[in-house]
Amino acid sequence: MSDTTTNLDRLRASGKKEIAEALANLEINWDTRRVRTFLDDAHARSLGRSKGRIIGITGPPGVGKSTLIGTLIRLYRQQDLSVGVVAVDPSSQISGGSLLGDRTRMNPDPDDSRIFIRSLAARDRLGGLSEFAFPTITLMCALFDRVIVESVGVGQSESDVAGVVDSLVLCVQPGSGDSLQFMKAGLTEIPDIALVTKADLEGNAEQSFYDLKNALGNNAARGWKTQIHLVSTHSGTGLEDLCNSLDEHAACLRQGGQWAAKRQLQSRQWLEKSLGEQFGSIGLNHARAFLNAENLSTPFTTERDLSTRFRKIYLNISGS
Ligand SMILES: Nc1nc2c(ncn2[C@@H]2O[C@H](COP(=O)(O)OP(=O)(O)OP(=O)(O)O)[C@@H](O)[C@H]2O)c(=O)[nH]1
Ligand SMILES: [Mg+2]
Repeated sequence: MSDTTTNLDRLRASGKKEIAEALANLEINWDTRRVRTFLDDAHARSLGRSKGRIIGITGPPGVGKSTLIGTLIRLYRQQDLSVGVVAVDPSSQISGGSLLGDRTRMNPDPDDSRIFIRSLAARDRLGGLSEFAFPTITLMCALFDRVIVESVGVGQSESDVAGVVDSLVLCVQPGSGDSLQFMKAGLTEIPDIALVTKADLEGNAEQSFYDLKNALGNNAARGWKTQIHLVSTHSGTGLEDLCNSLDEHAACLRQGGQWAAKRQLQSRQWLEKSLGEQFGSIGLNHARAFLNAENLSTPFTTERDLSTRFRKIYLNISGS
């Protein structure tokens, strides 16, 4: 067993302070071989854990994402599953973050050591994911049974979030025209589950439900038809349906062997994005020639090795 695997076991058994430090360390010492090897072990560990699942909850500001996550946390804790949350915060670069608001809405039990909430700055004001989203979520998936990612946006950041989760849940507000905007953005294939939130409110929840039904494609190619539910965290409507759909989607991914393929594709996408941003299309094409099943199983050291090599070739900079 490698040192880092032992460290992972230790971290899993440790407290919130140690986990927060490990996640901060990942960013501070990002370019070191030690951190990359540690993350590759976390990646292997997360693939080997049949319990570990990553769920994305996305939708416009105020639609009820954090409140819903709070409810999911309590439901999962009742099943004795540990829960890590990553809140992607587009305002954090400007205002220092709204995690306080999210945390209040999630209302986690402060004494429960098996709930952990981490805020992550977004790449931009549209809620796109930063380079640290994939490594942060990978590490958390090695530590927690459920990792839930909250991200804001309709039409901009969904595809980013889809690239780091197993199941993506889109939330729309009743009577808001969110589904229309979503359709216009051409993202109807992306969510695995779609919810009309706040179904307890008088008004247009049913209409929004039918709008969504019309908007969403049948993802038959993936062997999964997007499930749509009306939910309310206040009255409890639809929560059981949501949990059932999440379980069914996870089972569907595992049965078809799609789950490992999806995680491998996510590694590839993250690597290509990172190398493409650093070295442009020439670097990206060069990288594509190298990537194979073996080095995609260690995405974090592969990214470091390739960027060191490309820096020497393209930028004439020698690295360690
Ligand atoms: N009536 C009703 N209100 C709800 C429900 N769920 C959430 N809300 C309210 O909606 C408001 C926003 O909820 P949040 O959970 O903070 O929404 P959010 O999508 O996380 O918001 P941002 O993080 O700012 O994007 C709060 O005032 C909640 O109390 C619901 O099921 N019914
Ligand atoms: Mg929120």
